[in-house]
Amino acid sequence: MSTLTLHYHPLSSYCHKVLIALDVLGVDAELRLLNLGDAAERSAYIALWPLGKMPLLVDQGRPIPETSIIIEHLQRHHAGPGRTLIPIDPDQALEVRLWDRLFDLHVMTPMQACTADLLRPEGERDALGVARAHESLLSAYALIDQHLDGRTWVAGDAFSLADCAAAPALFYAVTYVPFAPQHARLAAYFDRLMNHPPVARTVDQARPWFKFYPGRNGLARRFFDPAVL
Ligand SMILES: N[C@@H](CCC(=O)N[C@@H](CS)C(=O)NCC(=O)O)C(=O)O
Repeated sequence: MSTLTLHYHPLSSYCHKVLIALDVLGVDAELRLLNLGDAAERSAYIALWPLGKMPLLVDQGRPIPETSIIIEHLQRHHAGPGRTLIPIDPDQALEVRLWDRLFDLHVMTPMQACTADLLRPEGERDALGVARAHESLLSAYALIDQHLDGRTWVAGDAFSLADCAAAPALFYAVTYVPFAPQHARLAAYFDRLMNHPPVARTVDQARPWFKFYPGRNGLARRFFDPAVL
């Protein structure tokens, strides 16, 4: 039995980041589905991790929060032989960590702002905040598209921690701000990510849940469970 438990939700973008990493690193964890909408479950979870954000890894009773730290922990203590998401070379590792940060802060964050807005009651929507989030996404797309020139993965030659962050961030971001014709490299990178087996398997586990995603109107039909179309 695995010593690892991951508190997660199948729709959560940050949980996808860690599910992809578990798959790439060949690590087994018990997946514990978290329903933060349930008051009792939420207070039990807050007792475990007071910020209440998911996912949370628990390793032999020790809670490990924050996806980038979770993935570093998995790499250091649990990765299967020859499996890696962070290069050994310190400069290459720094490049991977930089792009992990850029995706979390400049794609995930504005994408989450768009989702949060859709969860508000009609009269409390923040049109200006959403317009700013869209602008932030467009700036990030332009930066990433330019950076991808001549690259397969976003940092270094191999699929890395940065690509684990990129896949779910872009997956949900395009439902709010689709790629434009000038983002051809980014669009091709997105397709590479979606076709990469660990990412495809992570998207697969979420298919039955996408009907509950607030931004589902922007989600390509190919991602829905054929049984619910
Ligand atoms: N910096 C955190 C962000 C985690 C995060 O924002 N998780 C979202 C789900 S994708 C969450 O817990 N949302 C629930 C809430 O805010 O109540 C990480 O990398 O783990």
